[in-house]
Amino acid sequence: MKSKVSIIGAGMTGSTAAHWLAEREIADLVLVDVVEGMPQGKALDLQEALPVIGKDVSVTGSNDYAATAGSDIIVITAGLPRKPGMSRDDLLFANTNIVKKATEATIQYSPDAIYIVLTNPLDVMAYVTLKTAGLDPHRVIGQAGVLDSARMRAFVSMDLGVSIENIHCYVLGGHGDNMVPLTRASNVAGIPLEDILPADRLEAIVDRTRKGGGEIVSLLKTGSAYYAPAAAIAQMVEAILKDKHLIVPAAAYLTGQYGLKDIFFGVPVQLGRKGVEKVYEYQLSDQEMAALKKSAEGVKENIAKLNF
Ligand code: TXD
Repeated sequence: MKSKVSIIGAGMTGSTAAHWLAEREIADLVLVDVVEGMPQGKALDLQEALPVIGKDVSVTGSNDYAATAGSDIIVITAGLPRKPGMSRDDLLFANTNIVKKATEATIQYSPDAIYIVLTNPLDVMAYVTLKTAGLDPHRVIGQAGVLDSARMRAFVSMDLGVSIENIHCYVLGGHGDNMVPLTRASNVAGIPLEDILPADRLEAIVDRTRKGGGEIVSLLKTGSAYYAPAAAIAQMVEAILKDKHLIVPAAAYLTGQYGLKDIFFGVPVQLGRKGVEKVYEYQLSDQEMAALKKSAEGVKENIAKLNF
């Protein structure tokens, strides 16, 4: 029997994730959105592409959460982008309601599902899903770190002209401007970045990584990045369905690791069929730890605004 993955929110990231996932041929896919006809249209279009690329999965679109029944994984991308005149808090509350609703509506049909949350503010929305569904924390993961680390890898590759396969980067912390690219742990074929790149070029890469989302937003003018975030979702889904025990940077619920409790935060997590199997702890320098704490403050402040 094929695995089943349902993606809530069939907008740019949701539908692109379906595209990357269909190419991997690892699960039947369901797209759900509130916009009538849109998830059905995108799903049919994608289904009609599969004969060309020779992949046998089913792709269904619906406005009804019943279509998600029996999912192994639920991916939540549903949400509003920030519009002119809207504060971050407006977005926080609007998306909390959407993510809450999506969680309530899906958990009843898929009581054993693992959740991957993408909606922003990411770390807080993963918390909303966890608390709304009342799940064991290993079943809820927020996607941010794979994307942020991939951006850093891309920038290192562009700077050095080295294959991305040789480049390993790890970005921890909250999904915001205070994220923490770990330059000591990141390396090119085992050589620490700090040894292979002059300080000024490394600093430029760190800065560009932190502002990576904003760079795409200002180029696109409307909307935000979707190819890379969606590819990150596909990698995480595959790691779970194939029980790969893959270690990726992702937002996990912390219970004291890195000195943090009761928040979702970007850390190295091992993903397998049960979801988060393990959270790894780096030996951080005082400076790195201080940067993580600063990033965590922002996430905590937003969580405190919600009454969970
Ligand atoms: O790395 C990351 N975590 C991020 C997160 C990377 C990229 C995008 N990031 C965030 O994901 C972004 O800030 C948004 O909060 C979400 C979705 O981004 P996307 O670019 O996919 O936005 P779209 O194209 O506007 O799609 C959102 C869809 C849209 O089709 C709405 O109609 C739908 O969500 N929507 C809903 N679907 C189902 N149920 C409800 N209630 C609902 N409300 C809106």
